[in-house]
Amino acid sequence: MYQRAKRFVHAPAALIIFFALLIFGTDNAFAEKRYFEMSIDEVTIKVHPQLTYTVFGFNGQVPGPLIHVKEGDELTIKVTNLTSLPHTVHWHGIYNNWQNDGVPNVTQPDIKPGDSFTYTFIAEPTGSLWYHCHVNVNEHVAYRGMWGPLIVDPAEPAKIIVDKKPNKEFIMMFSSYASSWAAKPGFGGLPDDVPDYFAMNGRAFPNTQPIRAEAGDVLRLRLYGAGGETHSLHTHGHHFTVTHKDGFPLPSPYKADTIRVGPGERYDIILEANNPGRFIIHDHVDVHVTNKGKYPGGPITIIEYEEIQRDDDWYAWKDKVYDGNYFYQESITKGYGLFNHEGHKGKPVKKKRKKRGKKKKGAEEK
Ligand SMILES: [Cu+2]
Repeated sequence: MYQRAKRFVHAPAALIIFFALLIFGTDNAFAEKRYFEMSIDEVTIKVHPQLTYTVFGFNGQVPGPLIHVKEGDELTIKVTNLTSLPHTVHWHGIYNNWQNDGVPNVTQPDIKPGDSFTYTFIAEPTGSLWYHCHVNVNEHVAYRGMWGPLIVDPAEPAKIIVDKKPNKEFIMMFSSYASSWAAKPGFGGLPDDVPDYFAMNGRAFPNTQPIRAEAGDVLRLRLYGAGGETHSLHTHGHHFTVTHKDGFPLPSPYKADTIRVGPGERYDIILEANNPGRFIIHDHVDVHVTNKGKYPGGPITIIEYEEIQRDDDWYAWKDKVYDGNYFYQESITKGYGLFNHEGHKGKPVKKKRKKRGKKKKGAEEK
């Protein structure tokens, strides 16, 4: 009797849960399927007025496009190699199955020139993840700009984010260049190299860009050690709160004014814009704020408060042509998807091979 009564009570309860799930959904209702395509292109970028560098850019740019998705999204990403050397893509931080992990001769053959490879994976865990090539990383990742940000938004933001309510986000990826290898793709990344240009989103000061803010803004900066060197970011006039490491929310966020970002690492920091003025943010590894030995250079930006004029004739950036998406701060507000940025694009490299191709084509036509 008792058993039967229990079953009688449970059946409607199960029905209620079933319909509640249908109406309100589960965590999976947050997720979507997304398909993206990326090419890898051989281009030159202007790192600095005196340094043009040949890179293998995802969609022809450094950093590669911003991929912004939601926790649990099912991603399919087709990558086509239009360069003259092999590559792969590793999705750094993703809980991937091994066949999509992008390591040549371990999880797949490398993607040969002209070939494509399609990666499929679920976007988890959340946070500031990234993607990069895994072939000859000492050259392709260190110098040739083969990386980009992959931001996975959590279904439920961390408490510190809910509390601080950042209203502007900036992505900063650090790397360096050895100018001796600038025009020699396929070479470089050796122990005795001398990196002599240091960069934030692929460019060295003065080719970097300011962060424009207003008093009262709460800025979230996502810092990436994209290249082979350790950088030590220091903010003048402001401290910040370190909220995440490698995408994971810290159990105890902490305050600092300098943070060391090693190769592969990511830190999210929140900075409250409460001191109107012009304040430099720079790499505190002193040699990094030079370009070929000349100060100032490297990973330098300036917080320019909108309230403060920028026309002092001695101001280094008084005539700066402003790019308001240099840190993907516009793209990140545009919802989910893959976002290219014109300002990060390089110039296609003209290959001598093409001439041969033309001759051949002409010969066939005859
Ligand atoms: Cu590569």
